[in-house]
Amino acid sequence: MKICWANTDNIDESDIVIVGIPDESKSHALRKGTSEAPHKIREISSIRDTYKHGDDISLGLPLDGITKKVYDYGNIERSQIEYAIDKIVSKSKIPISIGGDHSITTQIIKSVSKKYGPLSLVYFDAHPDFVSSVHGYYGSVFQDVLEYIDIKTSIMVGIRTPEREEIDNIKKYDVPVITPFDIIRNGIQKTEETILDRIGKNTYVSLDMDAIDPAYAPGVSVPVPLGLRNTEVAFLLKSIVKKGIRGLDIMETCPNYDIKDRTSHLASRIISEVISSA
Ligand SMILES: [Mn+2]
Repeated sequence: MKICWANTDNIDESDIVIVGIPDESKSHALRKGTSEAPHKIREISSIRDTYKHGDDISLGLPLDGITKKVYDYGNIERSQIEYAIDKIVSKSKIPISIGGDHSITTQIIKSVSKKYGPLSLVYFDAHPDFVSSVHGYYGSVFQDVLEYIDIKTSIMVGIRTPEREEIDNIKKYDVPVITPFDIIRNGIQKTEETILDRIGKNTYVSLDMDAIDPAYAPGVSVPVPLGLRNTEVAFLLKSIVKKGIRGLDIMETCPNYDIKDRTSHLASRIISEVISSA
């Protein structure tokens, strides 16, 4: 099954390529099941983001419409990430990857940076994923990508539950952090400005769905209360994408723990809003 926003069968004429990576082998979470997300998000997108009129099916578009060509690459194994992302990026397409556990992002960023050099990383997450005492798992992504990003133009958004060593690493590398409380204090427009002023022209966006409050996104592997609002995240993503991105991913949706597929539906809607802003 393809994501409902796919509108071409030809990768060469596409602008955006959706890739599913159903792997959670580098997660340490107690709640398992993120490997089911690529399939579930596609399924829910086809059911909930379309409307039936008799025998006709129409798509519920974002308000600004979709003008870009979207190709659904299907699912790949973790071992195929480099091949697939290299191929997509070499054709100058924008990969939108659906995980899986967050460690997948490390491999994607490595590939994207091969073409564009050090990337400005906008990292939406409840957790900094900046553990440096353990490597190569979903909690060390930010540490593991340091050699592929430009730390001076990177930023974290939604952070609210760091470990001690992560606070130390954030200070050590001087990474700006926008917490949910910062957005309440400064407003969404100031937040948007802060992010857009920070990033460069080769921007990569990683969205851990747990950045969003569990009220909107209960189906994640490590939920944390007091998170970002769904509209705040969609608004900020659209602004960043309008400025220009080289790739984006949506990780850590965990359908097993979802409530009525709310999180998968939100992920599908977010994908549509991102596509409409590209
Ligand atoms: Mn994460």
